[in-house]
Amino acid sequence: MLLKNKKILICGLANKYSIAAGIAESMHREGAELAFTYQNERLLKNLKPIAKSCNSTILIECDVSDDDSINKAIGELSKKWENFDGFVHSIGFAPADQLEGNFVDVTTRDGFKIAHDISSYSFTALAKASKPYLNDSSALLTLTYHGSTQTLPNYNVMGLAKASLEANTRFLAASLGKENIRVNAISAGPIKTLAASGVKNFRKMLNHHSNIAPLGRTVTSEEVGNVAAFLCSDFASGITGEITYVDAGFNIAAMPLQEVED
Ligand code: NAD
Ligand code: 0WE
Repeated sequence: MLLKNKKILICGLANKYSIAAGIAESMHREGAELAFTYQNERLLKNLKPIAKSCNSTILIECDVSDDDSINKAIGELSKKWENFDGFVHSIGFAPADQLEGNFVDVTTRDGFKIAHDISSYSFTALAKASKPYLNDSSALLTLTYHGSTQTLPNYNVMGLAKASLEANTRFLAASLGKENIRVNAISAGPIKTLAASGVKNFRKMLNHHSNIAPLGRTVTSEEVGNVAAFLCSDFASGITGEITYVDAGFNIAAMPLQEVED
């Protein structure tokens, strides 16, 4: 039981395919008490059965593009939990038109602004709002992707936003270290979630990943969840400001030892 007596807020569970759903499952199994935020009413019906299976009754609306919504959500949470032990930020967004085509041609000022606001600033905003309620030994966690450091087709401005999110992780870690609050990120390999379902040629990406990765396959949300549970547990008490890859080794390989069949 890695997370016995830990109260953790999970932000960004849209449906059962969400990485946040794998994280919730692992954290529940490891004894954490969980609360959830959801982006809007429409997503609440998907969240309800998953929250129930985690014995959670704390479901709060929170649109991270809006400071009032964030402050209201954390205020509401503090009525149920006087204090808590961290949160998982599993949120990313860029307008769809930014994620298809040649980077220099499709990227706009507004697309850039939205991608960075929702995908990076919201992590700082949630930390700021939560700080008064966070216990000693709390842990904050976000989800990033390898497009922050290496290019690939169509990821475009999200790559810039993830680079910002990773720097955000380091600056938050430095800023909150004196309160003994740790801040980390998991860089997950590609997983077929709602956020990936609109992406052109995603299946081709998954195949490419399996071909390059030393483990010869993609990763699951459950594998990401297990590392998330570890990073938020006291077993990771010496780790902060770190980007941990959960990608079957893809990022360390320049060329596969052998080709894998499709
Ligand atoms: P998902 O669609 O299940 O989750 C994305 C979440 O972001 C949704 O719950 C959505 O409601 C939330 N969101 C978007 N805008 C929001 C807003 N304004 N306010 C509040 N919530 C908002 O997809 P996912 O793949 O589970 O994505 C979770 C995180 O994992 C993202 O940061 C994503 O970039 C990252 N990630 C995904 C992959 C992948 O291949 N799926 C790989 C690495 C990292
Ligand atoms: O971070 C992500 C998902 C990012 C994402 C996806 C969407 C699709 C729908 C952000 N915003 C939106 N907006 C939408 O309207 N991933 C790591 C998954 C992902 O997305 C890609 C990828 C990969 C991998 C987009 C293009 C290329 C590769």
